[in-house]
Amino acid sequence: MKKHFILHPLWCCLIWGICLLGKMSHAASLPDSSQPRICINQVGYAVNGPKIAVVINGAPASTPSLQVYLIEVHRQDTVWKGVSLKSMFDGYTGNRCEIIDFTAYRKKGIYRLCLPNGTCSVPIILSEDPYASLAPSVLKAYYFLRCSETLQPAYAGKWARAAGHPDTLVYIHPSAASAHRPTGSIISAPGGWYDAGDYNKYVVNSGITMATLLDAYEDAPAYWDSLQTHIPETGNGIPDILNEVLWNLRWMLAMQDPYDGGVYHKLSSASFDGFEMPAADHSPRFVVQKSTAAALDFAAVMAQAARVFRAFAHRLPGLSDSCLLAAQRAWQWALQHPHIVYDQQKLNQAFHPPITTGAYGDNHLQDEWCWAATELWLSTGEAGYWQKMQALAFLPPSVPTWSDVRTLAYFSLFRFRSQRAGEDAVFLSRLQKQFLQLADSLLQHPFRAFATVMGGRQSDFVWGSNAVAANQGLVMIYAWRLTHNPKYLQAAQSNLDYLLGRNATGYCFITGFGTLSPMHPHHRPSASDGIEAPVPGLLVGGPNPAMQDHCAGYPTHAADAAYVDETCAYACNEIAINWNAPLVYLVNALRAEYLRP
Ligand code: 9MR
Repeated sequence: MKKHFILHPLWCCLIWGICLLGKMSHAASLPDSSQPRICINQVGYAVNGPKIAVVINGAPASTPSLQVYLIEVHRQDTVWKGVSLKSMFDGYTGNRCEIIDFTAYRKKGIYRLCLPNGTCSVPIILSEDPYASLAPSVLKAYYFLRCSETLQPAYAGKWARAAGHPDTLVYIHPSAASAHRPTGSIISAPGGWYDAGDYNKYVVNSGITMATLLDAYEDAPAYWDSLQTHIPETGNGIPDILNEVLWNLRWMLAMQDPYDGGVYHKLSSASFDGFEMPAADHSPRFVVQKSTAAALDFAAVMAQAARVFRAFAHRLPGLSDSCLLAAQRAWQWALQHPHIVYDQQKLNQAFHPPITTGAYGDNHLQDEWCWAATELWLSTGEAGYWQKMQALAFLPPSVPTWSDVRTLAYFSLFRFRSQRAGEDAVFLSRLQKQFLQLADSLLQHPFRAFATVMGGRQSDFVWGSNAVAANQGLVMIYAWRLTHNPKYLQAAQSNLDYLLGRNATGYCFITGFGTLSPMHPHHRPSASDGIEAPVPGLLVGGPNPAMQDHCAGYPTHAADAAYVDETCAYACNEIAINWNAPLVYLVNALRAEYLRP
């Protein structure tokens, strides 16, 4: 049986309260609103960065402001005191929230924020480099998700495990059959990362994940050149972020049919496997139906990879050319098959065995076309791609998700904007203006009781809401780079604070980090390895009032608090590659800013 956590006694009382409430399932059962709670970034604040904390129900409604004290933990000295900036009602839970800003205090150390009634926060770390351990760990998470790889104790520590799913004998599912590769024929597509808590591999979700990691590298190559994650490839002359990307890139290349350039939508067992270690699962694996979305996402990733790996041709001869060719062939296939949507229900009416794993089905492909055309244009300079992209770039910028990838195109365009002149420059500056309107609109939403960008709208709290927070953070980072207006950098930090504990649940949502973090993620290895602590560095899905898993134990239907740390709660407590990637970007981008001399 896994133990929950080890905590300061004050916090324990509070959490105990939440745990008790966790056993209730009715909408009215909110976290105990009579007790004040101080929500902080549990990993740490940069001494030269913004420092915001939120007190929930710290003062009666009649009190205009709340007095707070910052106390150094060892000497028990009060080093700073102040009053709350403002108070707001959390529009979801109805709780009153006081916003405390102690940015002015800039000495490193360990502190607690305390209220006059003696309620104190868990320890607050102020440091010059608060994310020194978190930053590599959220990237290392991908090593732990590797398919077909033995995780050696030297790299994986206590989470070492045998290889699972060699994927050297993968069946062509009837939905994917072609003349050269008929039903039941066998292909090899080893490697890649497991998508999430399950053991399947999906091209569409790999698409946004790979792009976000490649964006991180392209935006700050010098930073990544020196960041090591202690994986088997470390020290081979390629930065570890790209070593990790290569693990999935090689698998993706094998998902392209060499005879026609089409790309299989996924490599999957017929249904979700049981909760067992990867090596214990021997169910047959299939590549399933080619789709236009998979081909276009693949084309975009391969085009970007061709650009990035061109600089490593001495180590990886031919790889860049192979990626570009693969991208172009997938694009050609998509032109010939522009409307092949992945519809699992229809597929199962026509073919056997039925496939019931993740669908990643998407009916709207304009954004995928725009993204693939953009990356192909940036990597080849061919005018045809630019024209196609321009024709589609009327789509207003949005916060990226696996099903809406238009802004991945815009991120790349912004990265290389200085290389364009004339009419192209006019077009790009219009796009940039629209993008800043998106960033500003995210800052204006009313429900921001935690002073975070996240939570401004009820629709932020979807399946994978924590990735919404992380991707909003990316929007803010790009807005900061385009304008150098510090409000955007502060906004990016607000969402990192959200993910690290400044939220209505009180959880730091990354396994292995913070004072209170998920112990029971919906992640098969973490639940089956017999190790108490879950695999570290993984971002869980986050609050999701739709609760599609019907798992008992959600404390509330209130959107921002609808989270429970239970293995069954896959709609809020699973982990996924496309959720960790924007976290990798956000944590490391902020870290680089704070370390800048
Ligand atoms: O992240 C996906 C989310 O947007 C969808 O609403 C949900 C239901 O279709 O699926 C999520 O993706 C899951 C995928 O289908 C299978 N692997 C686990 C993924 C994360 O829960």
